[in-house]
Amino acid sequence: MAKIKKLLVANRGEIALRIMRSAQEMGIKTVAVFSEADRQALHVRFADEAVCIGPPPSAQSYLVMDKIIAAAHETQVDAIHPGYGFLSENEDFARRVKEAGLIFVGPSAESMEIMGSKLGAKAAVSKFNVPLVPGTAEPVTDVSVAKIIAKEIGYPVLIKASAGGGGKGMRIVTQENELQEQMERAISEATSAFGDGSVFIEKYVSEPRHIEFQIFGDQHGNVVHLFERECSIQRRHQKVIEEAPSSILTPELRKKMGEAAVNAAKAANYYNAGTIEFILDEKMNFYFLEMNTRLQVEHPVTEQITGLDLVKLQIKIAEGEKLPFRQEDLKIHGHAIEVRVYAEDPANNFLPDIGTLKTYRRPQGHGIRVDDGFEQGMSIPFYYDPMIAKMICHDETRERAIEKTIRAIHEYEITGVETTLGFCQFVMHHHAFRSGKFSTKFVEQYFKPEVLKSEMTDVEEMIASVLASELISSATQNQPTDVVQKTESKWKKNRA
Ligand code: MV4
Repeated sequence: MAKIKKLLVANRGEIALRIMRSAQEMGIKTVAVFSEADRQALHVRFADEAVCIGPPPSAQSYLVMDKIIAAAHETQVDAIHPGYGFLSENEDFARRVKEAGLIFVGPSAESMEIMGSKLGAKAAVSKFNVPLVPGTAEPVTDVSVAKIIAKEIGYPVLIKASAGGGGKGMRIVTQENELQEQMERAISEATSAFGDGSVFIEKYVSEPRHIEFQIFGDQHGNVVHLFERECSIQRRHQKVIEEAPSSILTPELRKKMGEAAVNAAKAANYYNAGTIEFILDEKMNFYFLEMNTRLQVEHPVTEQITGLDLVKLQIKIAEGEKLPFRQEDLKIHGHAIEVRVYAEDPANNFLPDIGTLKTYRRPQGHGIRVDDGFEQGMSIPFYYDPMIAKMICHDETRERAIEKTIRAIHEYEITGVETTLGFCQFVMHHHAFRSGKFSTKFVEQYFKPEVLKSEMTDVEEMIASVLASELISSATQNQPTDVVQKTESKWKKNRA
């Protein structure tokens, strides 16, 4: 077993800090890398040592393997943690780290390669008893072949890029006469975005829930799951709110999906942290979509409900240790909700609104965790993801976690930039979210920017008025009338 004594974190922002904190607690020295835009950043100040790796654009700094590996040699670390984004899912990077004689805190390059292609992933897991969306197992290039397949599957179908991510190269086709045009578009989009034009066809699941399972494997063949995260509240493939556990899974379905997730990981001889993405249709059928071979942004909700530190676990696994627990030792404790605080304007199509954090005051109290990389007075650099913070609220039940989130958003003070906090408050008060009956279409179905743009000055007041009218109209059909009163009094309480 190779004990890690010094770790380089090939990332920036909140995740670099979060990783270094766990490393420090384990007695591991930390090395930060930073671009010229991040000289004053908190991850740089926190680290024991820091190396500048170039100009602000990530293509000239955080994405340059040579510079990161050179920094690792220069500071004589024995391991590199890639965080999320940047080089975290680049199998060449994992390979090069290993060839440089260093430990990559993550899965093997081989596992990353299998799961890096959606078709490769589907082929691998299909032999391991993991349900897949009906569709093709091979890339399709010929439109006439595609037409035969689509007819067999039944419309609507979805054309997907095998190399894709974030919904790029995805096209919904509702009838045969649209197939040719949409397929050509998907191929050209995939070719320009990924340099790989392979596309395949699946049955389109129209209003799915996005449920992902956290898995962990060691280098001795053991794999467990750490339950699921519900990530359906997203807009344009960007998650905004995540929670654990999902309010819709029964213990039986959780067990079945968890077993499928573990099998999917085993199909790629997977070790370290990974996430198995499923969609769930309205009949509660679940289907494997893809695997993310990294620690995810939303991992804290899993940490809150399991009591585990996933970064420490990643480091121990990378050192060669066995998983310190079996599946039957794991239990869900309460409920956790994460809201992502982006420097974006929800009233203006979520456009980035970078600038200086004139006021920045975090909420406090029992069960509240804020993972961020900023302090009051700092500017959000224009070069990177505009996420300011993740706020995670943990309590005994989902209802209490929602109430805590509402209170904490209310307490959060950010001025100088627009943020997604008001939008998250809207979601917390929305009856569809509160009842647990929502899908990936939530934002499209319920959120109108006008809600935040109106003449009223109090954001919560505006949302309340919209919600109240919605509730009144639905109350006549299926909502008990006291729901309206409860919601209204809650608004008053929050404004007090
Ligand atoms: C789907 C789907 C419906 N049917 N596949 C979006 C990005 C990529 N991870 C896969 N995605 C989807 N694949 C079939 N056959 C709907 C989505 C999808 C989605 C999935 C997860 C989370 C959010 C989403 C938002 C829109 C569409």
